[in-house]
Amino acid sequence: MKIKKFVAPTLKEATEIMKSELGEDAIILGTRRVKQPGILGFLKPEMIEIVGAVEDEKIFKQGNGDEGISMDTVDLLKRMTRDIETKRKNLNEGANVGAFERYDYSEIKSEIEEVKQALNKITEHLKYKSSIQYPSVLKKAFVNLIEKEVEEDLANKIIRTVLTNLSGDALKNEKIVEEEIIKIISGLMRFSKPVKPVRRKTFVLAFVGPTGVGKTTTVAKLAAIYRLFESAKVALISADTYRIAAIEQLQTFANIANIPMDVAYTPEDMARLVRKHQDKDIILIDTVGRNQRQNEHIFELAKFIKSADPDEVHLVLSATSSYKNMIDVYNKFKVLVPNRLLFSKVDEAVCLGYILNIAYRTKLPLSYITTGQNVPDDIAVAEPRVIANLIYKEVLL
Ligand SMILES: Nc1nc2c(ncn2[C@@H]2O[C@H](COP(=O)(O)OP(=O)(O)O)[C@@H](O)[C@H]2O)c(=O)[nH]1
Ligand SMILES: [Mg+2]
Repeated sequence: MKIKKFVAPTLKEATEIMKSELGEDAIILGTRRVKQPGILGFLKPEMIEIVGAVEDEKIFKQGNGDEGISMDTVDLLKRMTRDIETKRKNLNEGANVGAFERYDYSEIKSEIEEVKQALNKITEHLKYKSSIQYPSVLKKAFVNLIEKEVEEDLANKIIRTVLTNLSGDALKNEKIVEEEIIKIISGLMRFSKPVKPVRRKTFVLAFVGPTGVGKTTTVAKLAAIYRLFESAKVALISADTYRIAAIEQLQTFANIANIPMDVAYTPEDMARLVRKHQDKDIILIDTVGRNQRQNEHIFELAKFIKSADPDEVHLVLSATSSYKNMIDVYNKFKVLVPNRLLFSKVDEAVCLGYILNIAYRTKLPLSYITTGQNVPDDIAVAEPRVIANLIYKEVLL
């Protein structure tokens, strides 16, 4: 990337000079006001200094995959710069200067801040490229991890572990490297084993998470599996914190599967119902809430969960949601002290690196993944190799 300063009386002129020197593709990385040079400079009107940049043909135009991330970032930079440019034009043409100008300047400033951040990202990648010099197979693997949305720190950690574990020709062998990465990825997460029904003890499993992620469907799948394949005695309890009676779905399933189902409308109900089903092997607790009042709902739900005193609390996260949303959901629901993570809708997800990020960050063991709407087929125990293959190769073993 070629970077150069340009000084002119106005932003428009500075931009024109920049474009005439660096070409139409040049972008503005930053602007500031500067005094004119010389002893009497302070008497003269201030000038505008801009820092312009243009991509380096060699680095960014190869398109061999290695530069995928930087290309994206460069596109982003270009787009943002175009935005700023448009805003500036509007500003110049606008009759009503004054307040509008002040407002727009701060917006431009914040956009420049974003551009700076994007530039830092590029610098990071370039630094990584020149200093660490991963062998090419590892470089490709690194990019693959990033494309799967694995956090950059984590991706670097994985590649460095490969470098420690393998040597010589093994590092040049894509197959061996891939196997190693899958092993490392699975080692970065924890996994829980499904409960095995034993007489003498009743296991209580609760499922919590936002509305629509698939809690009820998951509960139905597990109930059917325990009932059909393990001949376990199962009971279902729906914790309806808002008395909204959104329980028909589970009730219908319970009727068809001939599994007893109760609704707890209060924490006291919950304690009583769990006691009532002490003759069962497994009690599955579904939870119902309303999205728009999530915080209040969780506070209320905490009382229900406490009353149930469950062995397992599975936080259900939809694999289709954004990473930011997942973190947000985790933060909101952690007051319920979940001790399992369950990823639903894996079949619809476009990118599964988030699973690794969240599992690594929270240190919570993964219990199940769900892969469709069919009860009881579309669920699988989260096994290390299965999940690691899913994340890295997007294949379900
Ligand atoms: N594609 C897909 N859809 C699912 C999965 N699990 C649940 N669903 C669907 O997601 C919707 C909401 O599920 P539901 O169990 O009612 O979510 P809840 O509000 O958390 O109880 C329903 O249409 C389900 O059929 C899954 O693993 N994959
Ligand atoms: Mg539900």
